[in-house]
Formats: sequence, C-alpha cells, structure tokens
Amino acid sequence: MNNLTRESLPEAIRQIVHQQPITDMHTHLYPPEFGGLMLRGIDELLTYHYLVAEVMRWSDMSIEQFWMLNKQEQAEHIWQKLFLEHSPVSEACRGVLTSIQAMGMDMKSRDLNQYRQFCAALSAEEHINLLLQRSNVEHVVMTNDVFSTEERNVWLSGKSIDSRFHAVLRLDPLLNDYSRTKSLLQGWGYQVEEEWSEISQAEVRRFLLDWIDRMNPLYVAVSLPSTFVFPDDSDRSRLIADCLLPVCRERDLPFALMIGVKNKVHPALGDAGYYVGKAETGALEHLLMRYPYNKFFVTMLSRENQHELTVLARKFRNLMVFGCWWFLNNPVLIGEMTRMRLELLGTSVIPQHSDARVFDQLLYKWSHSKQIISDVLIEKYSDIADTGWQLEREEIERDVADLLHNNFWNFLSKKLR
Ligand code: RAT
Ligand code: ZN
Repeated sequence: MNNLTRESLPEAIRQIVHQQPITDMHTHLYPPEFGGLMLRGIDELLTYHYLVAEVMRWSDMSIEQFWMLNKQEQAEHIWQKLFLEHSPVSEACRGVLTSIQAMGMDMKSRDLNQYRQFCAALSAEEHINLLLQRSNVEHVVMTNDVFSTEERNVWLSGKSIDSRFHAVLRLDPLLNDYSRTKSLLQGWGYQVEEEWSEISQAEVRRFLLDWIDRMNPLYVAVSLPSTFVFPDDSDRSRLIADCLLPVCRERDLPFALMIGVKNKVHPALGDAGYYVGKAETGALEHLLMRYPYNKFFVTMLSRENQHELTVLARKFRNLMVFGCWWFLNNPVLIGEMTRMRLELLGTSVIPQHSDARVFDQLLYKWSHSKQIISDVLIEKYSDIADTGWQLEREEIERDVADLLHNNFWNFLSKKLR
C-alpha cells in the first residue's frame, strides 16, 4: 500500500483523475461509419447549439437570417460576436478555447482559417483517434435515434461499428409522440392498432426487441418533459408499463430517464430553443418502488430537482444517478452537484457524462469536469484524513475508477435478484 500524506494529496488526486480512462455514458457522437452524423472540427464546434443560443443575444440578424447562412458563415458570425466583439467567458465559449488549445493550435492567431486547415489535414479516423486519446475517453456511449431515417439506414445496412462506440436505443418519438409514431411503426410492418390492445402491446414489444437485437444497446433511453407523470392515463404510461419495462427486464437493460425538458419555448432557435422545468419526483418514486427488478439511470435537468434525486438514490439501489445535464453542465453547478452527491451517496454515482455532439468537445467537457471532480475529491479526502484515516493511493485509484468507469459497467451487469 502507498500511503499519501495530506501535502501530497492534491497532486496525487489530480494525477489519478487525469490518468483514469473514461467511459462517457451519454454522448451524441458517432463513428465515421455514420457518415454525415459524425461531427468534428472548428465550424461544428462554433455552431454548437449552446452557442447559437448565446449569439442571438448579441446578434443584429434574426434567427431566420442566421439559419440561412451556410455552416462556415454561421461559425464566423458566432466567432465575431462571441469571441472577438465580446470576451468568450461563458462555459460554452471557454470550451471552444480549451479544445483549440488542447489540439496544440496557436491561441494567439484567432484565425479561423488556420484552425480549419488543421482539422482538414486530418482524416476522420486520425482526428477521432487523436481526440479520444487526448481526452482519455476509452468508451463512447452514443444516442441512437432509430426514428431518424439517416441513422436507421446505417443500422439496417448492417455495417459493423468501431468497438469503442456503444449503442443506446433512444425512444423519444415513441414515448413522447406516440400518436404520430404509430403510423411509422405501421409503415415498418408492426401491426399496432388504433386502440391500445393486446396486439398493439405485442407489436411494440416486437419492435423494441427487433432493435435491441439489431443494435445491441447498453441501455434504453428517453428524454422527458418536466410535466412527466407515471402512471397516468396516457399513451406514454401504457407504453412504459406494458412494453418498455417488461422488455428492459427481460433483456436486463437499464432504462435511462432524462427528466425536466420544457419543449421548445422558442421553436425558431431549433435545438437551442428548449428550456428547463422543475419536475415532480413522484413518477420516479413510483417506478423505483413498483419495479424493483428494473434498473434506472436517471438525470434531471433542473437544479431544484438535484437534492430530491440524490436522496431518492439513498432509498433505491436500482437507481443510478448520472451526469450534470445540459444547462447544469457549468462549473458552478457541477461543483455543487458533485459535492452534494458525494456527501449523500459516497462514490456510488456517475458524476458526469459529456453530452458531446462534436468530437473536439470531448477535450473541454472532460478536462473542465475533471478539474472540478478533482477539487471536490481533494476536499473530501482531506476531510477524512483530518480524522486520522490513512489515505492509500490504491484506494483512491479504485474510487476514481468507480466514478469515471466502473460504476457504469457494474450497474449494467448488476443482478437485482
Ligand atoms: O445537451 C444537449 O445537447 C441537448 O440538446 C440534448 O441533446 C440532451 O442532451 C438530450 O440528450 O436530449
Ligand atoms: Zn444528450
């Protein structure tokens, strides 16, 4: 055993966190096999929807005019407004700078064309390999929307997929818009009826099982509005109770619930137009209590829900809390949430996921979060060292591996009975 002194602790923790390979359990990244769905490079970084929302606060053009620009022009507009005319202090802006810096580009030049040339000189495979290696991300968990024609066609083509990438069956259109999705299912040969009948149930289950067999997902996921209730007299509740939960249990797949979105309060902004709402945790309590043999990954979007969610995880071992999602992925909130989770749950959480959409974002999303996770760990280990508890390097390495890697994989294989 390798004892750590109070003095050597900060440096040792930073090193351990830095060296720990990551399983990124929720991203929107795709390997090159998915063609145009794979995003990389400076123009994609700058047109990230988090920055589209920010640029409209300064922009003198309307959002409609902005969407008429091509990608490079949009990127230039964002660079001009958010980086040159104002200092890029927001988290999403800072992220672009961290990513540029981490790729070894010249920070002084502020020249987009130079950054473009750097990316263009790399093949997609070279670029991805470099980014995965520099961010120390070992496993990338995707978000796979089988209701998108582009994505569905890749799966139907039967292409084999880079083994560092793992599928997730994402079901928002099924659970949030069943009246429209029904006709898609019918068109694909599933005999769902207008009524919620035994036949409809069996056919939705058949659809789910077919896609599980095809994609081999690590879990099934949905993003839910802040108004989510369960059970109730809705298509969504019927689908969850009669199809999702039985299928997940049969295949031993966790069901990931991402709760708290307010649908497009400003639709013209596209992906940037969503908002956040505080949810009731009653639905979750019911699911955890009533379905003890199903496993649930849960993240919530509202800061106000974080305490309830963390306390709930103290009651149910079939709940794994994960990530600081979307509007919570800011240093001040990551720090607060990570500290609270460690204080209430010890290391039995998954503190972060990247939600990256553009490969280069892995560099900043993880380096920024690792810095905060390290700070919180230094504080927590120092507190226990103050009691006289001996800190062993190997034990801290074990804990950090749990947080950034093993808790995810162990939860997948966890047997609940
Ligand atoms: O954070 C985001 O990129 C959001 O737009 C959403 O994609 C969210 O993460 C989700 O998975 O629904
Ligand atoms: Zn996401």
